[in-house]
Amino acid sequence: MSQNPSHRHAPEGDLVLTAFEGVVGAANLLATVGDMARYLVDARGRYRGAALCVVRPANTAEVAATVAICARAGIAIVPQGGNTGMCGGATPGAQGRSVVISLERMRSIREVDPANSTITVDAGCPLAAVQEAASEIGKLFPLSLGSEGTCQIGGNIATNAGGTAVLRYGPMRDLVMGIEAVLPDGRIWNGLRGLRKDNTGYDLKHLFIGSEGTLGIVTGAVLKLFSQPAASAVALVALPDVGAALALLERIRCEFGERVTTFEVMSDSEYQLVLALRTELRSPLAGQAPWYAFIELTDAIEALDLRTALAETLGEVMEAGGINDATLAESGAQAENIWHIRHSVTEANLKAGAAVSHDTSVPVSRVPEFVAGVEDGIRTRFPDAKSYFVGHIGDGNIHAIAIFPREKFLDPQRFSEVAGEVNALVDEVTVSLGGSVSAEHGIGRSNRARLQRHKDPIELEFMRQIKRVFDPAGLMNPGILL
Ligand code: FAD
Ligand code: 2HG
Ligand code: ZN
Repeated sequence: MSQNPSHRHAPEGDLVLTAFEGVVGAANLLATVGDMARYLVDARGRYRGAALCVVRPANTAEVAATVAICARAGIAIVPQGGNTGMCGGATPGAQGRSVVISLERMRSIREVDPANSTITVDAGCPLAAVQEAASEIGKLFPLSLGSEGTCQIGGNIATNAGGTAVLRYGPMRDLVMGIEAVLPDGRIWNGLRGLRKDNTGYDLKHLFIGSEGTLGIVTGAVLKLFSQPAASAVALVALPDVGAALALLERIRCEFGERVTTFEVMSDSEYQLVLALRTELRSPLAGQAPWYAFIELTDAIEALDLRTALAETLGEVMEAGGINDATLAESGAQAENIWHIRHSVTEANLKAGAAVSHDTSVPVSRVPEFVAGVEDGIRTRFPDAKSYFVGHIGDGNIHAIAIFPREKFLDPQRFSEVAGEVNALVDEVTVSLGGSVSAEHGIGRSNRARLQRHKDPIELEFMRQIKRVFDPAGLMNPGILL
């Protein structure tokens, strides 16, 4: 067992480490500062924590044995997937008394059932591996995020992840049919049912979806598969304003119905930031515009030439003055370039300065008011910052990002105070439009105070009661969500 050189554990701590080693073996028990480092900081480097150790179980039985040791010793547990979360939910607190349980070794595809259109996987499977396994049998697992190479199915379930295909297929909640989870006392709940109909009372899996590691550890899942599209069309559209995106969405929906898989928007500020920071990407449009829409239509059969039909519609809208310009991808490589631009925002924002990001949803029809309210507020109340917007307008989910020059906030305490003030401004606009302060990223560590402020007190009371039912000792991911 490797010991932390800068920190001697109490004798009872040593006993616990020995017990973990007995479950996962010395190679999968990490206890030195160096070995643990990458598990103790979040994807954007905003949260740093400490832990007694990191345990890397290989299967559900090892997760259960590890959790049972924690339960007996009263040690807190932080479940960790791909560690790409946006809210610090997979980073332990600073006290160093918890154990991080990483699912990264649990990557098996357990079963593919083409006739049932389901796939059963370990929770540590990266999302991209599940997409690939589905595609190998001619099916589609539609969840799609910029982090899909790294994030895991367990993390997608725990955060109820969204992404770019929610418009057509829904968020993770709509894609999960069954769950296996290790409960905080070490018991294994086997809810791996691949049933489209199961009307036998409360549906526990829905409590685990979006629970952010606070009720137990998801170790396996049965996921829904769909038909692979046989035809698709990808377009990038230049727009005069964000309202034009809504009008275009409405028109395209009327004409293409269910085939509208993705409809995303980006402000020009964000678009230029991405192009400046990722110089290998090229804008496929001739000039600049205030806003852009990223559109994908797909169809399971090739009955309609989607590309030609979309080009015709965009041509008509352009003639009527509804859009400035548009380009359709003519090859897979061109489509990929368009999606690369869309998926590079997080990296670009991180490099651009001290960024305060938001994950707001409002009724789709009110997105323009949200953008105007936030833009105005940032301009007048935070003149040092510039505002950027990107998001899933088809779901009413817009990420508003205020970026300050990094040199203004060398002191992290000062940055967190100002970030709180920017959050308050964005929340004020959000609440006035009947929106939510977290659409798809979750609450984690960053948004707890905002949840307390904005969630209905009755819902909060029931959430606390549910937490106590599953986890009376409060050992699962303390300090997260509630
Ligand atoms: P982690 O970050 O490891 O954990 C997230 C939370 O889930 C933590 O609270 C953790 O304790 C809990 N958890 C993890 N695994 C388990 C488990 N097995 N059982 C119980 N609890 C668990 N999110 C979106 O919704 N839409 C996007 O479009 C999107 N784009 C992104 C783009 C980039 C470039 C990046 C870096 C992130 C993006 N995200 C997006 C955020 C993130 O990828 C998702 O929240 C993802 O679902 C997190 O999965 P993960 O495996 O990395 O979870
Ligand atoms: C996206 O939509 C992600 O690209 C991340 O949800 C947004 O980095 C962000 O603020
Ligand atoms: Zn998003």
